[in-house]
Amino acid sequence: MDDRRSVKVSKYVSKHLRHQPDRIGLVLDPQGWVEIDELLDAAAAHGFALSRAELDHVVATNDKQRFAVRGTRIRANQGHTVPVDLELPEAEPPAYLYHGTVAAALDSIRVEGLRPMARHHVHLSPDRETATRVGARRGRPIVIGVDAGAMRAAGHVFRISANGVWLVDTVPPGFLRWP
Ligand code: HQG
Repeated sequence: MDDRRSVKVSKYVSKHLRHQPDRIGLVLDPQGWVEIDELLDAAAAHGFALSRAELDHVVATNDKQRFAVRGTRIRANQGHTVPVDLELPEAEPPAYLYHGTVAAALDSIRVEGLRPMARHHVHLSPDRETATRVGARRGRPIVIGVDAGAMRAAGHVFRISANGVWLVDTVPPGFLRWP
């Protein structure tokens, strides 16, 4: 399976496990899981034939480990816009986390802090390199530090997804550390 096909499958599966399951007639359970056979059948019925072997390959080799398989079911590890409760446990974050964004968002972020926008949580990265890659999806990346230790001391709840993304409801502006 070549890289282009892997990326295509990953994007297709992400889209339907995170954002638009109903577009292909899928119903996620409350924790975001769906039967793998149902996903493959729904994809095929909507013009995107993909084999179980291809799906397994993408789950195993995906650069960001975007998907989890448990038994006969699959879900996205994070990034949903449809309502799901991933039931992630609270976790103790490192002292500092990082958020990658672009210049156009900065004025608003200075005033409002970080907001989840369309997703369920603000996504934070454990290191600058990862945050740089996240920001670079939208343009020239700018990395903002987040004083996670101070936030936790102030009672903010942190969770970590199965693929190492830190999730928090909001980051008020006072906890941002500007470059
Ligand atoms: C910005 C990808 C204005 C925020 C990545 C970002 C990540 C604000 C955008 C994951 C704002 C939201 C998430 C405010 C935040 N005013 N703009 N107050 N607060 N923003 O895509 O963090 O490939 O929802 O800076 O790698 O970019 O999909 O969040 O630019 O892990 O697996 O609003 O998505 O992973 O964008 O990315 P997103 P994100 P996947």
